[in-house]
Amino acid sequence: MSADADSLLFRGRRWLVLGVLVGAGLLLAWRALDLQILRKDFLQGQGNARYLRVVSEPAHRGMITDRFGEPLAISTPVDSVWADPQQLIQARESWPVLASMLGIKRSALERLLAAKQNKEFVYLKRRVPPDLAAKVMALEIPGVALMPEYKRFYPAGEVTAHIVGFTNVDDAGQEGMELVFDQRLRSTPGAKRVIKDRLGHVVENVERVREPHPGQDIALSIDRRLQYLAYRELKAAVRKNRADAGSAVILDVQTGEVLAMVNQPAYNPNNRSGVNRSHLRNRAVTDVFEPGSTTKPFTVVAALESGRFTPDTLVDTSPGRFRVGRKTIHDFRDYGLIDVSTVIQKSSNIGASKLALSISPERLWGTLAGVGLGAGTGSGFPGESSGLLADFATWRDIERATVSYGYGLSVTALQLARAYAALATDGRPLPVTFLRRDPDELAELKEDLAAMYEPIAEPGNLRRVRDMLERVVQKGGTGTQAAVPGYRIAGKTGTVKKSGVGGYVEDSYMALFAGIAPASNPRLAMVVMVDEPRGEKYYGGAVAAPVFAKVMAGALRMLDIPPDDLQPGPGQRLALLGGAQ
Ligand code: 59J
Repeated sequence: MSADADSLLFRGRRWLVLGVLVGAGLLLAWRALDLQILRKDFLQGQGNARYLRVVSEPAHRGMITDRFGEPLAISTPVDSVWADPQQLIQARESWPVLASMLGIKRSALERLLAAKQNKEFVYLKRRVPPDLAAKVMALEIPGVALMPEYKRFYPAGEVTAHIVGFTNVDDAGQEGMELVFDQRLRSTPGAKRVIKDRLGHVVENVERVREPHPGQDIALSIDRRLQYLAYRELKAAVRKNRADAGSAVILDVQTGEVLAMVNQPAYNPNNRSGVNRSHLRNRAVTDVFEPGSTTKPFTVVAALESGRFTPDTLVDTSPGRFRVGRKTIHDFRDYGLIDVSTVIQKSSNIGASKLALSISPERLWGTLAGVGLGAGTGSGFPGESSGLLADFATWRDIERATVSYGYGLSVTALQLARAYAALATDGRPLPVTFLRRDPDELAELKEDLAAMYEPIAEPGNLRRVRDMLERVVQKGGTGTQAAVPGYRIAGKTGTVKKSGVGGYVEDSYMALFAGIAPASNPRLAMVVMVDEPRGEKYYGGAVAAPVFAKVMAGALRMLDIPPDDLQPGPGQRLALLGGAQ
């Protein structure tokens, strides 16, 4: 190639490069003009319309169920309406319709926005129904958006309210099991990066920053069927007897599980507005009362264990009055010379006192404390009372006597049920639980207890006292209305004068019934307490015993517990012997 041709080619390429460069420069200038000036508004709008945000991703709180997995507390997804105040403040024209749709006052909305004008988030209305949420979003008001949340719903309502409890608006447990197991039930929200549009709506999920973790479910020991039944019957009895309040507890005597626990008055946990605080109380664990005559079986256990009494030992209760120091103890009637069984069957205060005064105070105290009176039940329920059982060292004769028939000590309904469960089994009270108990854990627990505690009595004496308690429900006893056809029932009535300031109040009573079924092979213990019945009838045998009978009859049937009335009981045993001769 010649030098000329070479330079010609070189010059041509220079023009070409120059041309390309100039062209590119012009193109850039045009593009700049286009972006910066000609299409500025459109593009700026687009840029503002989409932005990247990290938002929280809620997870649901664990479910609370009954022992069969039936839901008692459940979290359902709902939406809360919130706003970015800085945007909503600009859209003043949409305030009236927004306020009216959400059911808030226009002035309240204005005040809210004014107060939060420098913030980027404010709740307008939490947990709205889905159709309302959709209507609000259809308004397309700038800065107004939805946030997914969960609302707690209690399917059994007031029937399980006192046990389950409730959460506050931030999903934190406030009462009952919701409070006790808050840590387990609680969820941990996740977080995700999203793209939102100008209205604050998520238009694209970009990535998950943190996994959401739902709370754990919890299965209670409660049997929803028994709970409903107990609730219905207690409520009816409190109303019928024009009483102030009431409680009922059913325990599985073999496991210590609470199968049912109900109180009156109750409340609806799904709508707590305007509820009287006193209705929130789970009285069966928080309130104490003097157990009166329902204590007598334990006095008799102590008496039999002393070796100085048998069920047939005679006790003189005449003339129906008995002086101890400067006080006089009364019976309902003069029962005369009666055996120990009849002390229970007729509920003689004098009989119980005489038994107590002939055994050591330490033995009586040991038996009462031994079945768990004066101590917590181990239920872990918030605000549980441990009752009161004074040390026997402080007892004078009058206290030894009154404690023997249930005055001068105080118990909760749950404690009393647990004591009867101990009487129904091996004389060693199990810790009570509101959770479904695992059989292996139960076996281990029983082993530990057997290693730690002596039973309060030998099995024979426990059976003898249960036999006496069967007579309470039979003809001639104070608790005939507690009878359940087909089953042998062991139980005790109590009619307790309530103590006020300065002593026991006339015409102010508590009606009690505590019992065990089936007596031949006990499975359930139940306590019914009706506080201040104001009707014609106020005796435990007339007010509490019928509730026991109705609920126990249903419970035994629902649990498929076979009838045992064909097994010879204490009433029939003599008759059978007589028939054979
Ligand atoms: C009673 C008491 C009060 C406290 C007495 C009930 C005493 C007592 C001082 C009179 C009603 C009444 C420490 S009675 O539960 O004996 O269940 O069906 O409140 O005795 O000394 O107008 N129960 N009840 N006593 N106090 N102090 C009987 C008995 C009981 C029955 C009926 C009638 C009392 C058979 C109770 C029942 O077993």
